[in-house]
Amino acid sequence: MAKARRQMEEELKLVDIVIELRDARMPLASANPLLEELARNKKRLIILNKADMADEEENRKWLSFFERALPADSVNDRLTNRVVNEVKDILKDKLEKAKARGIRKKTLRAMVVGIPNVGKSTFINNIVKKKAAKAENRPGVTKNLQWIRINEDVELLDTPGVLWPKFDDQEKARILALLGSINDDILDKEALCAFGINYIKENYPGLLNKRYGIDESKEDLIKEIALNRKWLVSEGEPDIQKTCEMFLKDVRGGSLGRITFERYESAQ
Ligand SMILES: Nc1nc2c(ncn2[C@@H]2O[C@H](COP(=O)(O)OP(=O)(O)OP(=O)(O)O)[C@@H](O)[C@H]2O)c(=O)[nH]1
Ligand SMILES: [Mg+2]
Repeated sequence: MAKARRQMEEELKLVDIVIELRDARMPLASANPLLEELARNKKRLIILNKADMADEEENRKWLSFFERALPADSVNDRLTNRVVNEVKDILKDKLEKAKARGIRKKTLRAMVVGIPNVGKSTFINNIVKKKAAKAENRPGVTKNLQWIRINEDVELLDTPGVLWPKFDDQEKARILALLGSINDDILDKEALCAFGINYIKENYPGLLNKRYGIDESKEDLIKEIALNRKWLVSEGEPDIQKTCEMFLKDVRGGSLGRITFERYESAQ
């Protein structure tokens, strides 16, 4: 942990801007408080990644919440120009200063950071338009830092910085676990499932019915899903564990539809 932190501190010194990936389905829970500390004085661009899996209306609201943020579907969008233009705009003072000092071409340096599985490698591959070199492998990073040229103005550190989310906040931990960003072993799977089902029922009425054909007004919806699928452990006894596992897989894979698990209003 201390080593990773030192390494990131060193890397941060080399860049003009941090591109912080967050998960659009949980724009606050997918942040990392350490970054606030380490990159306090750095310019920052937030990418609300996996925006294609999040609620479009919530996406719009969350984008207005952050000073500088872009939505992204790193699998399907063409992100290069949008990201490069935003980076140049954020750093326009720096570019102007360089110009005033007679530097004709100032190359801006950026690094991508984010919690595990938020899409860092996919995002980097997208904006550099190829498979970035050894995105997972970081041997002796300080000696072997590789820069990938995005275009003539911007280059990117080839290895993304991995930051663990902080889950001292119960609510955030539940959302992170629900979306598979932290190990759900630390939480009761059935409780996690119940939380997810209730959230969807409250905020996206109709989605559970559409996916599972259940009556959403019933008391125990996990049980309803199990009975509907005829998943039983014994005569008349629903297989809750199997049902929960399927539900979690569906939520993580976006099979229920576009859902945002943190409401913009609750952050106001
Ligand atoms: N739908 C959707 N899926 C995405 C998006 N970005 C990444 N993914 C998927 O999310 C998963 C994780 O993506 P990675 O790029 O490996 O994430 P990472 O942050 O590099 O993960 P670690 O290296 O494990 O920390 C993969 O299955 C990607 O295909 C996106 O914008 N939309
Ligand atoms: Mg990766």
